[in-house]
Amino acid sequence: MRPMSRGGAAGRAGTAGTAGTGMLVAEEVRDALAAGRGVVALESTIISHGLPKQTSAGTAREIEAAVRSAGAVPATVAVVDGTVRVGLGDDELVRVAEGPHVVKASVRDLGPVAGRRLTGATTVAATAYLAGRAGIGLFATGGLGGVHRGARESWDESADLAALSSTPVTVVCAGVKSILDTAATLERLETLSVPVVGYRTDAMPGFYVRDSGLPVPWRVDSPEEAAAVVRGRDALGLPQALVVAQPVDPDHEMDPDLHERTLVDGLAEAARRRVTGKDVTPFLLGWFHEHTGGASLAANVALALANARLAGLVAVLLAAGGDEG
Ligand code: PSU
Ligand code: MN
Repeated sequence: MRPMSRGGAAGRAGTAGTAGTGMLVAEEVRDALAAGRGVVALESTIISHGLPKQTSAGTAREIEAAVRSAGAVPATVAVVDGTVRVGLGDDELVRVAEGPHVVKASVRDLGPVAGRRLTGATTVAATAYLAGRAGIGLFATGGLGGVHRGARESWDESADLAALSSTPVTVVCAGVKSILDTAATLERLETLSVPVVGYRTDAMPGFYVRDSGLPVPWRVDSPEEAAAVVRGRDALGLPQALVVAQPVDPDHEMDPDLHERTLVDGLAEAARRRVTGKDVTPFLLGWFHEHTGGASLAANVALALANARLAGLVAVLLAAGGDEG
């Protein structure tokens, strides 16, 4: 259904060749795609910049294991020494998670990071783009970027939105990060014709919290229903991404009052320190991890694992339906 080229077929020894696509697809991923098995792409900024370094490599492995537990093959996306990688070996996973010079790479950064042979972790935007290019239709993440609070003054809107408007992948997430202006983000997604489907909910999930207080336009209640929506979208050749928003499970949700207090303080501190541009999101996520006694971290890890598993289940269904590729 997708017009994108596969990752290429040259080379062996654990990784497939770049074959003019500018990227190296891990052999396991390439074989799974060729065999029509379910594959789930995973973003890497969540592990390099969204989680504390001490635990992020372990969490990255757990996220991959969650995809496998659903019967699909994980493909963590990153740039290693200038080469885009779709599917990482364990030492690369550790480097991207814990390494000292890992650039947060959105779409605009891919050229410079590749050209200068740097190592970068890909955002939702960059992962969506690269997954699509590799022929992977599904990807899992924590929370989407979006319109920041105060965007009226700062013009800070994540490049994730632009990428989602032009990349036909399905993104399983826990909504947009609650540090953002969720209402404005939903309006922008509507304008950009990006469908948002609540997974077993009518409320837009708020990342650390289950309910952002805003409705989602559509709802599905099973992986099968989600797969049917993906097929419906694909059959029409729609160029936009599909967002499946699954709320964090109730046991790991942050207390909404603690969440609100932490957010108000974090935003004030970000303004005081004049944090801008691509540093805003990592700063606020780090602030939460430092000031909530582990509650935000527990929520973040739980929702990332749940999203990886759900994406895996949907990927397997789509592969079985023979309507992929
Ligand atoms: N979700 C998380 N942790 C993160 C991010 C998302 O749970 O660190 C990252 C994603 O990579 C997302 C990026 O694409 O933050 C958005 O950054 P910005 O607002 O600068 O576009
Ligand atoms: Mn921004």
